[in-house]
Amino acid sequence: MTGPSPIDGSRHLLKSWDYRRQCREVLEADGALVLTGFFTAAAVARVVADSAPRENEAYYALSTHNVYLTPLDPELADDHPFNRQVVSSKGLLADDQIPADSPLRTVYDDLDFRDFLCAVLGIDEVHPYADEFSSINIHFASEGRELGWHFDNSSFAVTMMLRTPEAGGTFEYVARARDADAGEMAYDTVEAVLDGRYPVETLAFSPGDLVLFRGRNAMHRVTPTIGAVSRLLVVFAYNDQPGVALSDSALQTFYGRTGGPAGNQRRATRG
Ligand SMILES: O=C(O)CCC(=O)C(=O)O
Repeated sequence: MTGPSPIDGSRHLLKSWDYRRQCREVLEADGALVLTGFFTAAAVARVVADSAPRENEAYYALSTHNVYLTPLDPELADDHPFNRQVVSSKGLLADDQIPADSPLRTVYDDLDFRDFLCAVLGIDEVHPYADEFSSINIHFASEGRELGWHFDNSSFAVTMMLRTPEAGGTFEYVARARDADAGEMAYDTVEAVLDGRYPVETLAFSPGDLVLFRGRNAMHRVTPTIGAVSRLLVVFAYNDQPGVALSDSALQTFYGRTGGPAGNQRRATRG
C-alpha cells in the first residue's frame, strides 16, 4: 500500500521506550491492553470496504469444542468441565484471501510495529506463520454468531476491531483463570463460568482499536451478535520463532483446506 500510514503515530509512539514500558505495564497488570484509535479511520474504512462485501466467502469451521480447544477425553463424563461443549460459529477470511495492498499487510509487516510488540510482550522476535492462511485473518460474526468460551493455545493475541454490531458481540473474559505453564486446568472456575455462576469482565473496544491479550490463562468468549450489522475483527497472528506453520489437521479444522507441500516447515497448533 502507498499513501499515509494506517497507524496513528501521533497517538501511539511505537519507537518510544517510555510508551512501550507503559503499555507493557498495563498488559502485565491487566492481561489485556487496548490501544484506542491505533488504526486511522481512513484505514479502517478502506479495510471494511474491501472485506465486508466478501462475507459470503468466509469459512465457517465446525462449531463445537471444549474450552481447551482439544479433543474430548472419553474417560471423563460428558458434563465434566474438560468435555463440556461450547459453540463457535464465526466465519473467517484467511490470509491468502486478503489483498496484497491491504493496509492490514502494511501494519503486519511494519518493523517498528513488530519491535513494539516484542517490547510490550517481552519476547525477542515475532515472525509470520509459514503457511499461507494463518498470519492475518478477518473474523465475521453475523446475527446470532459467536465465539464460545475458550483458552488460547498461543501465549498472546493481537486483534483490531473493524466494525462493531448494533448490540452483542461483547468480549467477555476471566483474567488469570489459570496458570497454563504450571499445568493448571482450573476445572472449578471453568465449570462456574460455563454455568454463568462466575463474575466475568468485559473488554470494550471500538473500530480502529488494537488489542493485545494474554488468552492462554484468561478464559474468554465473544457473545452472539445482535442485529443486522456483522461484527468484523482482524487477528494478527505471529510466532516467536521463524518458519512455524499450522499442522495440516489444524489448517483443515480452522480453514477447511490445507496448503501446498509442507516442505521443512515446523508445525504448530493454535487457538
Ligand atoms: O473476536 C475477538 O474479539 C477475540 C477473538 C479471540 O479471542 C480468538 O480468536 O481467540
